[in-house]
Amino acid sequence: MSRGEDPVDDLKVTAPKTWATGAPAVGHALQYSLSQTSPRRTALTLLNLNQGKGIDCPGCAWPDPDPKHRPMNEYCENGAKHVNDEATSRRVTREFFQQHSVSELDEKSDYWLNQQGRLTEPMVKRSDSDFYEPISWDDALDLLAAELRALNSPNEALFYTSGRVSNEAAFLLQLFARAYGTNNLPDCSNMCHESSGSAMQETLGVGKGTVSLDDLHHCDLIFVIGQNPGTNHPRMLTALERAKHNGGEVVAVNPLPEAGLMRFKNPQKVRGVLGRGTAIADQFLQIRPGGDLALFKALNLLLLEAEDAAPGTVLDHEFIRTHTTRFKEFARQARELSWDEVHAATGLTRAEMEQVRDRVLASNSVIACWAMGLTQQKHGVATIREIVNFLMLRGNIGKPGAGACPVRGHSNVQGDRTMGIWERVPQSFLDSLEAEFGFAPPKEHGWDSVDSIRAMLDGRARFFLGVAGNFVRATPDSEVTEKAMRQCRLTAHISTKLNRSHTVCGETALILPTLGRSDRDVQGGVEQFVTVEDSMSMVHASFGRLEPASEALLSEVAILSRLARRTLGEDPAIPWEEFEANYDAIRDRISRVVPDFEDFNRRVADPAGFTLPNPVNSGDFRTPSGKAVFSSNDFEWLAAPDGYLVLQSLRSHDQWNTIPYANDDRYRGIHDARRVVMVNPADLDELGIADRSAVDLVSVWHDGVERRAPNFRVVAYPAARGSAAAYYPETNVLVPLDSVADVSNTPTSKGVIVRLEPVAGQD
Ligand SMILES: Nc1nc2c(c(=O)[nH]1)N[C@H]1C(S)=C(S)[C@@H](COP(=O)(O)OP(=O)(O)OC[C@H]3O[C@@H](n4cnc5c(=O)[nH]c(N)nc54)[C@H](O)[C@@H]3O)O[C@H]1N2
Ligand SMILES: Nc1nc2c(c(=O)[nH]1)N[C@H]1C(S)=C(S)[C@@H](COP(=O)(O)OP(=O)(O)OC[C@H]3O[C@@H](n4cnc5c(=O)[nH]c(N)nc54)[C@H](O)[C@@H]3O)O[C@H]1N2
Ligand code: SF4
Ligand SMILES: [Mo]
Repeated sequence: MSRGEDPVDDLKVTAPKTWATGAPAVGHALQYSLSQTSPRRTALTLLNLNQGKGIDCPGCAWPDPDPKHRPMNEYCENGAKHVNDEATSRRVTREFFQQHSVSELDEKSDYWLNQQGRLTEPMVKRSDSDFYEPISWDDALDLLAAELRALNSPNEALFYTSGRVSNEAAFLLQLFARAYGTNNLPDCSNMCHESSGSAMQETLGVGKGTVSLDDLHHCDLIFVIGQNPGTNHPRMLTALERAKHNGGEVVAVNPLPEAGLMRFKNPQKVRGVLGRGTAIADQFLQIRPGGDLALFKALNLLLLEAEDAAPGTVLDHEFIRTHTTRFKEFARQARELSWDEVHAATGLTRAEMEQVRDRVLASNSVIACWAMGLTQQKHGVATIREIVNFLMLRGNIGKPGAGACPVRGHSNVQGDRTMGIWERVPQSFLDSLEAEFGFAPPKEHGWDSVDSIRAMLDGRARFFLGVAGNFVRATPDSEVTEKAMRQCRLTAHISTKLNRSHTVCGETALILPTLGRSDRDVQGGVEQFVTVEDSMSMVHASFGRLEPASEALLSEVAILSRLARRTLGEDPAIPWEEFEANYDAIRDRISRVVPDFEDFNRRVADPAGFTLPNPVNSGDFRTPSGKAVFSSNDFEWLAAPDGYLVLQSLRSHDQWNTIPYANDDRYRGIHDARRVVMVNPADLDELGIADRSAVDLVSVWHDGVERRAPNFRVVAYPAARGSAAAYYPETNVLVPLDSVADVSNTPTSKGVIVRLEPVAGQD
């Protein structure tokens, strides 16, 4: 499948950048913004981005500094692009859908679909038609409600959420799904940080990060593992720069020498713009994909051996004794390591690891930050557990300047979970819902994203409602997933912009256009705001500032409230109408259902918002034993057979998840093409494949099915030996649905075994 995608022949390659986020970045953001909308709207969005009473950046989940220390332009190039992609002046109208059939739209690229602009009115594709046509809100919601009421069981319905959805809308969605009778609440987390939640819940008793921005600023040694902050969390570089300024060090662990990890030019400082910037990584470990479990097992053994050599000086015995269990079992297994295997798995030398050990021994506080490079691997959960072991050995959990920092993706993905968007939400949450609203929520777990696809495939699920996101492009095994989606009786999406999930749809399909976070949201004459929770558990308000893209748009809250009333009937115990009229009423309920949200409305009135407590930081480990758990993880890594490479699918600098903003990846020096695969020149030599030649990427899997992503261009790139990197979502077709991380069920998007097959007749 390669729909209307970029011709690879346009590819231009320049040297990868060794620094990130300097002056040109600001220029690029403005260029994109002005290509989407007027200078006035651009100015309005940018002046309000991340300010008190302003728009929370719809980009990543990196926290804002305290408002007292926040400069006027506290946003990054990518944040500016994301908000102006939403603020665009382009519109998708009913005439547009008259001109383009669904089949024709399905031939267009993801880029093209997004560039058409904001959706403006509800549309329906009926089962006997190949066109979307206008439908009134009342009729659209009646149609949905009738379908829901006609299902044989509530579990035939799936309610997907993407992490841009506000706390208020997320709370209503899960309330509606559970009152209707199902826990089928798959979300983008299932493809994202699920492995982090699984590993941390089990070992620390909490699924969220344990550090604050202040901890980062004052940390002695920060690990940045499997993460590309220069592109995906640009303002994290400011925090790393500050930590370095305070004397901290950074170790980066990545198969690619990512620009932001190497050097950072802070656009908010004149010195940053003009000078050489700050070197970020003091040590760069160019690891093979999937080698991180081996690395941390090795580091843990080195620490145990250092303790043997100088007893009582290396480990934090007090912490281990008071707060943890299973240390002995862990230590016994840790000593069984084979250095040959470690070397094969990581591609790193023992000397490099000993150097890291010495840095650790010289540091009173250590933070480990990580993202998709770890979570999207088969043994991702075990890897993160091993990192928790690593932190606990020296008491780097729950003390200032130290801790575990899974760096979240979508701006409110963490908040959505807090609000109960989780197919396996704890029983205590369900009990609170029951106490507050007087209905008995279903107890059995629902389906996550991968299981939802399986359920659609075999007819157990027939109804799909997506609240934001782009399910068919975010999920693995594109051909299989598309088939699953097309088998549904009805698919509906509450969306701001057109995407593939509108063109790969069920028999009947609905597009329900909604306000974005930057749009002014007025209910009953009163301006409303919504709230979000960032990666460091800070909750704050976001105010829409722009004139909405069309008069016909409804807010997510309004759509969900109206749908619930139509589906479930009026019920005084769940006052949907009140919720729609005034979001304070939703927050009052959140205060009573969700732990730590007491007095929500009053507390969120503070422009700084408030921080949710992390029990770990007061020595409260909510595991069955009441203690943090040392885990024993079997040695595992990704070995590609001869002639094969381990492919990771990742983001370019110019995309937001499933949506490319341009065919470039500026920091990596790739221009005008996305169907490219980056491979180490020595591997290309061994494989007998020439730089810039045309290849198909073919993945192999136990099921014997050959999955193929045709027509890629090879780019010789300083990637770790034995690895390859290509962009998501073009490569999702290669990830088998059954290739998932143990425990978390997250697709292994960073660990796909592939071969490069030269395209006949081309070189
Ligand atoms: N501009 C922009 N910002 C974004 C997004 C976006 O699409 N565009 N998406 C947002 C979302 S939802 C998320 S989840 C985050 C994602 O943020 P990241 O996790 O930074 O995103 P990826 O591009 O998937 O990059 C993964 C990184 O892991 C490395 N890696 C791959 N395999 C391995 C491995 O086995 N071991 C190690 N140590 N490293 C490995 C890759 O080389 C790459 O640097 O970004 C968020 N921010
Ligand atoms: N191969 C591979 N696959 C991956 C990944 C990978 O690294 N490799 N990463 C995974 C990760 S980490 C994630 S998080 C998922 C992302 O998966 P999703 O969150 O499902 O995808 P997005 O591309 O963020 O969704 C974009 C769409 O959201 C809609 N939208 C944007 N803003 C709003 C809003 O305010 N309200 C509403 N209602 N709609 C809105 C727009 O219509 C837009 O087209 O993809 C996953 N898939
Ligand atoms: S770092 Fe993330 S949240 Fe901050 S401005 Fe950039 S994209 Fe937005
Ligand atoms: Mo994500």
